[in-house]
Amino acid sequence: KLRFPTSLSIRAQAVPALTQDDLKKLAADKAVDYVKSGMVLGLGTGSTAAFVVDKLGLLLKTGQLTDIIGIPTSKRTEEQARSLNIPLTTLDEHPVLDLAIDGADEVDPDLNLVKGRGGALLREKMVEAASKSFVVVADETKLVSGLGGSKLAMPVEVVQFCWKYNLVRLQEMFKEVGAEAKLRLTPEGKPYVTDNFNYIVDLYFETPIRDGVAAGEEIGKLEGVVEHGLFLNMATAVIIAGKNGVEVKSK
Ligand code: ABF
Repeated sequence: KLRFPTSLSIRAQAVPALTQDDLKKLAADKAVDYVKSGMVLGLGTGSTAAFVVDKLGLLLKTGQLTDIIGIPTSKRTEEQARSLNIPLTTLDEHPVLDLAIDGADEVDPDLNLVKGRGGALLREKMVEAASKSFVVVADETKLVSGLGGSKLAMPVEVVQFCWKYNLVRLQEMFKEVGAEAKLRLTPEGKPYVTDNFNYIVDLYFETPIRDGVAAGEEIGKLEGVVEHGLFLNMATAVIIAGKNGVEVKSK
């Protein structure tokens, strides 16, 4: 397992205006510093993780990294990695990874996460759970004081069969905290279908989830629920880029 500092701040150079993409790239570059030749790597999904995959492709091309092999967490990432000639494998072939690097939608002070607004939560959770180290890359907009606190979606992947039945059960489960459950739709108004041919019910919380472990367990008990976007006690380290620089946090 890799070792990370409990807290490390690297001040950014005085660049006048860093865009959000600049920040994502700073976090991505810092995470790639932990990649060594010969590693089996989990390749995340989303715009921040895409910067990681780009950088890995570049380092392979220039010979600064050799013999790495990646396990993509989505079809999108698989396509990106293939276009960069990053060798790929599967969890079936390599059930233990050295390091997975991925983005997140929310990061709380204990390094617990909400993930899956990009729709790839199931493969992300499988790959990241199988990894000896899991590093999250994010810009500072992802920091929350409590999970669900951003008022944006917390996704739950459900089978297509009787999805409405499960949507109602999820809505009921969080009725007391005023959560709302909605089927995720495409811009064309059709149900969003995941890489694993399931649907996603997005939960919107009025107030942050008080007990993430209990919430995750309750959701997981529902038959027909495939996975949820609470990634608890999974991150080894979080790399957050903000206007003042990059911070590496681990527990
Ligand atoms: C993946 O991409 C997901 O778990 C998360 O939903 C999303 C974050 O995307 P971005 O980096 O584009 O904000 O990491």
